[in-house]
Amino acid sequence: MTKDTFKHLTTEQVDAFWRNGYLALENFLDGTDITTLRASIDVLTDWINTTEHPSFQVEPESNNREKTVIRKISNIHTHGGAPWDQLMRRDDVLNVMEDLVGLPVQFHHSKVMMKAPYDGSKKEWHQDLPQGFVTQAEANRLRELGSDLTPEQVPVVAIQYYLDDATLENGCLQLVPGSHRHGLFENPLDESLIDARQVVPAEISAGGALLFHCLTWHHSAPNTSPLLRRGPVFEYMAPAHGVALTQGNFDDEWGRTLRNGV
Ligand SMILES: O=C(O)CCC(=O)C(=O)O
Repeated sequence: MTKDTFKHLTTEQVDAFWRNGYLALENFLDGTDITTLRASIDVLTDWINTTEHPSFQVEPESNNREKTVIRKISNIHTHGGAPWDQLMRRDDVLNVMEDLVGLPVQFHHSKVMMKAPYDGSKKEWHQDLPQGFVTQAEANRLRELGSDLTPEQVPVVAIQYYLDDATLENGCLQLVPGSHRHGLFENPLDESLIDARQVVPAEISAGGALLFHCLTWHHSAPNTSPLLRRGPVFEYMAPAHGVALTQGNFDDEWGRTLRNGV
């Protein structure tokens, strides 16, 4: 499916997303998108080498003595300018989100997760919801609900785009199918919860995308390869049911309606 032909998810894809808590889409971005977004990240990383900003996170244990190695750029929709603003609002992206969360589709936040060759560090097993999506008090209340907290109550969905082939070696995302139906846990997740036999690596070629729910258990391993892995993430939401989502530290685009119900 290319940008031109991609319209909406099929019923089977929507069902698979709600059953597994994630869904891979091959060929979501085309070659021009990839080139444009990569070039924008190159400009930003050059700039970040000479700038300190709370949105830029460096690799804590980098072996590189020549330049700053970037791990994460928060709020790429703001720092990256036009190509990222356009990506945030693209019709095919909003179609997918409408298919999954319904209307109105609202913006949640964005970032780029980078895994530098040999340097990119792991991301612990976690769920996105406790990462400032709700207050601590609300998280405590939701944890008490156990698996009575259903994913449908919190329609917050991430889409991670792959600007490079994502493989086990360069630290692709790994997920546990169905884990979004177990309720809310403390981050990082206790590794004893993870049954290695159930873990699915999302090895996705450049141009593909991965959709995942904010309760789905996921992590990524260190990059042990010579190949860079750039994975911008945009999250979207629709109004939650019985769960109080909060803006917290997210910027002013949080909650902006990008597609309305009428
Ligand atoms: O890209 C990665 O390595 C981790 C991304 C992630 O875990 C997230 O966006 O929640």
